[in-house]
Amino acid sequence: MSYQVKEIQTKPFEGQKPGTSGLRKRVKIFQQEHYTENFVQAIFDAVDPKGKTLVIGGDGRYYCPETVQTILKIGSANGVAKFIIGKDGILSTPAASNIIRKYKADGGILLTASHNPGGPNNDFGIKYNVSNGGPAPESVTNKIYEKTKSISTYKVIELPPIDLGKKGFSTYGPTNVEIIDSVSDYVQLLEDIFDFPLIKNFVQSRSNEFKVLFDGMHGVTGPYGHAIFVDALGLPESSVQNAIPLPDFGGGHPDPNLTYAHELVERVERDNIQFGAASDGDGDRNMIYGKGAFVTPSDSVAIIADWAAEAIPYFKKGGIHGLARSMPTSAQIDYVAKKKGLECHVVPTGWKFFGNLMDAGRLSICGEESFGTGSDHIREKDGVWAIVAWLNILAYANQQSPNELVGIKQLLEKHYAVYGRSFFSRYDYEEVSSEGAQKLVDALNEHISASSLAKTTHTSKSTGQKFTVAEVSNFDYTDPIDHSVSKNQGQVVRFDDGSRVVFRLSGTGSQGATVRMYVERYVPASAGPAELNKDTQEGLKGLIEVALEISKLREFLEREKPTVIT
Ligand code: VG1
Ligand code: CO
Repeated sequence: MSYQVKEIQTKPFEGQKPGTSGLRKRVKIFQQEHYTENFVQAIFDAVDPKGKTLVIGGDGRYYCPETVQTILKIGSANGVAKFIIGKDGILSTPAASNIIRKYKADGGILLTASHNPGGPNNDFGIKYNVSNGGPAPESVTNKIYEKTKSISTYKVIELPPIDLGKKGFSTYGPTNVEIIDSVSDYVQLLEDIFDFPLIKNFVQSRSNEFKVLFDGMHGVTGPYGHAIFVDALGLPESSVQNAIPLPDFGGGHPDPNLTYAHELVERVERDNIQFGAASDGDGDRNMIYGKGAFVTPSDSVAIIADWAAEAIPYFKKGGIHGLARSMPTSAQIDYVAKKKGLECHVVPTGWKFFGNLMDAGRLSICGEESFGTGSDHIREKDGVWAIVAWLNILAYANQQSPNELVGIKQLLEKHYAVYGRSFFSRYDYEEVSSEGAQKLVDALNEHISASSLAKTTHTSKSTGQKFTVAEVSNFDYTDPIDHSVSKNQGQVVRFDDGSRVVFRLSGTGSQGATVRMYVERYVPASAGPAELNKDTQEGLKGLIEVALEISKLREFLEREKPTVIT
């Protein structure tokens, strides 16, 4: 078919700066004339796509199909050699990372706003990933942002849209197009990593006492979950719920935490389910929740790191080369690293900061407190991977102790008895005024420069606990591999007893400002089970009171209570 490259005149839009994980805005903003086109052209202006192979995949949310066609038009006009696209434009974020690596593509464009709600009145997002399969580093996202500020034209080739529902090869103008199955490569990947026969044997032989429930939250992972839990592990259909992806996620908030995944939590409790798990809109987050036992993400990554070399074939074979966490994540994994003599890196928030360490062979397993867990099998966090990792570990632990049922609760208690426990919780204040958030940040910065909080002691009114501030600081990070520096990644108040409170502004919201407060208190193993196995909010009560008081957060944000507690 003949084709013609057209140049369309445009003007820059303000605010096309990628945040923690891509550009996220309301759908209505992306739908403005030239808005999406500008950002896509800016990507191609920043990373020359001539002769390159790029992957396209989205989480199926509203506006994904249209945007795939936009990328085809602009990408072909900019000289992309080949696009590999998930069927119907769908790939979970971890599946897209895998496809980029497996098919040796030069990068990819992911269409997702992750756990943010979808639909015509909610959020959409575009994220660029590089050839290692991971999110573009700040050097690239800054370049894209610079291009959005000076853009004056974009190029298109106008041809009839490609049928995204038909697998196989075709062309769009000068560009080759391959539409692939969205699920099969990913299932293959997990089967190569985990001990599927062991898991299958365990879940089937103990099916009366160990029920499994996976909740796709109407996000992208439904078909992946079905293929793994029902088809590969032979669990009943009733062990997956909300497994049909919907463009508006059924009107819900596809974020797997105790607030938004309440449907899972309720069914787990009602039906006596030993193992429940959920994943977010684009499939990179996970929550592990069994009857009466919630696993904080900080504990989850520590426990996976603790058992992996013994229980999971991928690590048994390849070994573990270092661990890592994002700065606000609790130090639970540090204790595991210390005992095992492994490096443990602390990076800023956002998965992009793990990539260099993985590529350098210095990082195998890592996590973020925000329900993100993963490993160097790909370069994104991976919700279904984490869920199957837990099943693999439980199957192995039960093989070791055949006379008792080792469930999530038992595994947690065993872990705390060895390592002690870092109680951890995050308070989110969503869509507060930007001025209030700035005042909070400014006040903390003043404390940092004047050292005015150091050595002051604060008493909790309800528990009587005393906390003395050791230091207040800003977290800056220098990447150990490429030495790039990222400044102001959160303000940290450290106390004498090792407790800590972190304040950070979210970089993924699409409206106003979101303030996150992260609270952590360590209790050593010697404290005994009564202290170690307390409820999280109970264990942190005094510290939270003190944190709110010294930061004056409630006054600055004019909010009595957080929007979400995790
Ligand atoms: C949040 C989380 C962060 C995570 C990011 C993307 O960022 O805190 O840990 O990497 O979301 O997750 P922020 O800047 O809002 O705190 V996902 O599942 O939205 O790609
Ligand atoms: Co996500």
